[in-house]
Amino acid sequence: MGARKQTRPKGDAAASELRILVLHGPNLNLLGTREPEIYGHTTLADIHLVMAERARAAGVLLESFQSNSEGELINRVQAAASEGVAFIILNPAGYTHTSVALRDALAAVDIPFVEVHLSNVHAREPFRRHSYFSDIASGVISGLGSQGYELALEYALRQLSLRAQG
Ligand code: CA2
Repeated sequence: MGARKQTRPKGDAAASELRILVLHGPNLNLLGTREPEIYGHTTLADIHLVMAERARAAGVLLESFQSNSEGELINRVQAAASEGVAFIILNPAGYTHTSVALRDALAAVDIPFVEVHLSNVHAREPFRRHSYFSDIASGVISGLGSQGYELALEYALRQLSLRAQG
């Protein structure tokens, strides 16, 4: 996804505009091109388009970012805090099962997030059952393919509108 994709709602983005960040971890740039029996045929660009359109309709700015580097993902999470990102949708991919450092970044910024996995991690190898993120996530969606991202976005939009209503 050329690392970063941003889709603005129609018209100029106000400084106070609500922002949602979608973060994809390592190897997810291969989505739709390899192992379709596990991860499906949908590409990351397809997922971004559907989500961006839904967010735009709700008047929310949605950015997607993919990296194969742990440090870049951590830097993106830290930047999200200074940019006022209101919600994160995160598929940490392989870092789900290994990265204390990315977990620490999410805990530090205190931005609510939903953890998403395309595959059902509980129906695969035992090492995939442990996540460094699930206990600090608002919720976890696993095994629903690319639809999991859309459902996470619906949840985020509902939470943000509830918050806006006070
Ligand atoms: O199911 C998921 O979304 C995962 O986060 C995907 C990770 C895996 O390590 C997690 O246990 C579960 C792997 C991402 C690799 O993505 C690929 C996509 C297409 C082809 C090859 C790898």
